[in-house]
Amino acid sequence: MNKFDKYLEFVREIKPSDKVVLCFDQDGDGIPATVLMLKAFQRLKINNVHWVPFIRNDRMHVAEEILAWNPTHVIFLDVAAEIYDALMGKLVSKKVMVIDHHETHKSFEGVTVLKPQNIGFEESNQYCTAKLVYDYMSNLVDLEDVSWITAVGIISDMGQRTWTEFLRAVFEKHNFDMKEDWYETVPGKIAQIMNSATSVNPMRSDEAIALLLNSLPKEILRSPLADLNSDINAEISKWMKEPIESFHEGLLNIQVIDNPSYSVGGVVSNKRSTAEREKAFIVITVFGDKLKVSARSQEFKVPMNDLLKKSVEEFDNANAGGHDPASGASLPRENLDEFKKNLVKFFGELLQLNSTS
Ligand SMILES: [Mn+2]
Repeated sequence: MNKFDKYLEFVREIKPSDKVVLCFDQDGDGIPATVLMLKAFQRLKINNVHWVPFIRNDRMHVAEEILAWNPTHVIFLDVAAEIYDALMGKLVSKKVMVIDHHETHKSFEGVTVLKPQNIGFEESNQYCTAKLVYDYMSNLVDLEDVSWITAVGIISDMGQRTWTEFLRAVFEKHNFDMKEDWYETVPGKIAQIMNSATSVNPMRSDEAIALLLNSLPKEILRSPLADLNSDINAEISKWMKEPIESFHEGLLNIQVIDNPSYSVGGVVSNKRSTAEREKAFIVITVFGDKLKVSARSQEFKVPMNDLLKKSVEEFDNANAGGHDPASGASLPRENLDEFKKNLVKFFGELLQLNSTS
């Protein structure tokens, strides 16, 4: 008996004549999870397997793409699909499984849900989907020779702390050098490449999957996607060196990025805010006639979602949402100056509110 026993039936029942669709989250964990699943199915001689990228804000389109394959089985990877009733409702005639590590408290009739929380693992965010797929499918087929793909998912989802021993074994097996910075190791660099492929518009997820499926690690490091990654990194360092405007004794910082070659505002605000955790960083990216805003504050004295919501309220065709430490907004370019004034004003109000309450 092991913790995966009651989930093995789902895959064991799939026959070579069946058709499987994998629907995956397009990021550095979802892509390795998908490739591990594809490898496992190849080895199980189940060859009619297709993949469809998940798009959060266009779920009905995703349902159509899945159904267009006329599958018998659908497996969601790194997507909490069980929470989307309309999407699940479209798939009731299919056998559906969700393999994912986003903690939810919902189920959907007839859907098999494999989550860390269901197999007695508390810290869900640490048990990335790539590792979950690897551990699960290793009950059915040997995946040790491709364990490095699992390491890519772990590093991308920042699970190093929990899986240090596993990573050590993977590095030894595949002759990768250990480095102090995991992102500088071979799987860490591949994780960066996967994340670059999925951060551009249009996303290059298909290319990322094909690359991970068919190439050796050293080939991936010399691929066109690796070039894309270095271009993006160059763009990030360029904007990291640009000056920023500071307000409220340096607690509020605003940077405008004017028509960058790649959408790097989110990464820039992340990097700045992890370096100076007590400050807030608002990066406003100009894309033609639109503005895209990334707001970050690690130790949020001022909740970023409240700040952005208040600051865009008066504008047409504007919206804002997210969480206290990380939030986003979009609005028309013509509102840039007013928006910046609002940020300064409402930051002051919220700061005062939170220091007196
Ligand atoms: Mn994940």
